[in-house]
Amino acid sequence: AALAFGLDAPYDVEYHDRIGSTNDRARELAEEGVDDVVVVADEQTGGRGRLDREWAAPAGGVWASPVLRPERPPAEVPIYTLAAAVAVTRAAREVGVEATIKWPNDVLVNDGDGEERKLAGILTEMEGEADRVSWLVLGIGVNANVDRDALPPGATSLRAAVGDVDRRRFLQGILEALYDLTGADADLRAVLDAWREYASTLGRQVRVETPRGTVAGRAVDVRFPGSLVVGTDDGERAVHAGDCEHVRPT
Ligand code: BT5
Repeated sequence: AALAFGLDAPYDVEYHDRIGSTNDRARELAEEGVDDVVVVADEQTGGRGRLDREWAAPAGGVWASPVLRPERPPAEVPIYTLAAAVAVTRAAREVGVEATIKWPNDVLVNDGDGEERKLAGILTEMEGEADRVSWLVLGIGVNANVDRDALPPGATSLRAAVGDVDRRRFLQGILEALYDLTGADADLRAVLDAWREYASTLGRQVRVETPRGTVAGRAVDVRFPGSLVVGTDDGERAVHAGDCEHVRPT
């Protein structure tokens, strides 16, 4: 399968023309103890977003789920999600798409009409003990060679922005960047610098829906392992998880 996909990357490739969800398959492989593998599909029939949301994954996208086994505590997993968003953004910029990151991990593109649309998302899943991750799956979904009509409102694609890309090269760029950022020799804190460089959230007014309520204010920074620091009327708050909305000045 790796040969069929022709990808020269720091992972073995298991390629599917069509699959339910690459994350489900990657989790299966992870449970079986398979290492250094990335599950890739042309099309997903049951793509998943966060919090049981649906992810549209028509043929022509880059739907990929690498399995990682970082020797790190589960508490640091958010930094891997940020790294995946950085890797996608870097690959997008290499093909001329000025993508930015909305905290924590939405990759957005300003389509030229002032609207920020979603180009890619990351779904991170893991299993681990208190002090050590046993496996980590970084589900990466990029709307690559896909018509915008095949996507939900608010989404865009590389095709819409710059035309079709070589998906193998694009995915290879993502995987290499991911490996640079998170491989055994990497300094995970450096991910934050790269993330800050690409972020569109910092300096903006945001509303973050967290499991413990809404936090509104100005996003001032991102902090290891991935929390967003928001300046609110009651002082700075570090938000660990949630859905972030960029609020337009009124
Ligand atoms: C995400 O969720 O952004 C994570 C998406 C991860 C997809 C990859 S593809 C490979 C791997 N296998 C999987 O099954 N999943 C991963 P979230 O932040 O919850 O955003 C989901 C929301 O984005 C949906 O509720 C829609 O509003 C919107 N959406 C759905 N499909 C989209 C698409 N293709 N492009 C942009 N937005 C989309």
